[in-house]
Amino acid sequence: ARKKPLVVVTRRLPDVVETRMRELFETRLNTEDRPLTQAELVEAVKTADVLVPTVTDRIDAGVLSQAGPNLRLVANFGNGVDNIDVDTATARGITVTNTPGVLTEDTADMTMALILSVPRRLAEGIAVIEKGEWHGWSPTWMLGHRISGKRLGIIGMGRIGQAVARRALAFGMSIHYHNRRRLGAEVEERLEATWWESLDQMLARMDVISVHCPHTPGTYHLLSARRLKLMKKDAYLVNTARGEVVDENALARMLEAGDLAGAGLDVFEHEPAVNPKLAKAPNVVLLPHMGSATIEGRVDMGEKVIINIKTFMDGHRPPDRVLPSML
Ligand code: 8YV
Repeated sequence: ARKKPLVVVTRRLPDVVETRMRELFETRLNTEDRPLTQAELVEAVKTADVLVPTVTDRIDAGVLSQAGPNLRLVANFGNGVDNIDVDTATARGITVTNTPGVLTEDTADMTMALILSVPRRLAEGIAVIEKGEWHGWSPTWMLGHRISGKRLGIIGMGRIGQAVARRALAFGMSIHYHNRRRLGAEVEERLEATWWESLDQMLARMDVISVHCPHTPGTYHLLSARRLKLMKKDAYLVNTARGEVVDENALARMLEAGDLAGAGLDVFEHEPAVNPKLAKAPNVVLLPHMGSATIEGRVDMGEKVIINIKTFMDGHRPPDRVLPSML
């Protein structure tokens, strides 16, 4: 029989996933739930046939330059591949895969939760109860803003963006989107979605903006100070994609100054650090990167990783290969 590939996994994964990996591959699993140190990561790429990193591992050109001759596949446990230098990996003949599709619905659910929570002041309401500060109902107290009838502008209309559109449509919002490529007429019709070629123009007209594009060199600070200022003063920003897409300092300043109504953020520029100015800003709901955090989703992600590794090792093109041209 052919020698099993050595698969190095950087983080603890659900038990069922680790068990299946042990059956199929020679594995080196992390026994502690912490990211590998830089030295451990370098050691991993030196020895492994396959590396399974997560969002908390930076597989940059420096790390890849230390890769041993056996390393042929980086099978990311995650959808976003901004933690991996895909150009350098590809140039070195290392295949990169991700786990698209299986976290679409969970991430869209969390996005919808934020779209509802911020305008309806959920966090403030919870805090009132927790602090024992509820002194009785009042017709004018804790008033938020209505979601139905409002305009949702989606930046990045891929799988997750479209899943958010479906939900928001059911909540009575009108759907608008900005994307590099316009969707087909059939999809636009089904989602009742209006395409905006100009991001600037869309920003100026929306009640809620939700970010669903990947973080690439081209989308870094896509929502810059200038663009954030185009948004209406009574608009909300939601980000469950990547923190780097938004200029966090500019956002914090605007929230502080009341130039934006509120923000719901699941991702940050320097995770796990949360910009203290954001943490102090009024009308924010901040979550610690929980968008895809369901047991079912993590197991599905693990299965995707396994299928990608198996297919690759069988000499075929893995289903979720990421090419530089896709980014
Ligand atoms: C995960 C994510 O937390 O897949 C992504 O892009 O942001 C999340 O689902 C993470 O990527 C796991 O590596």
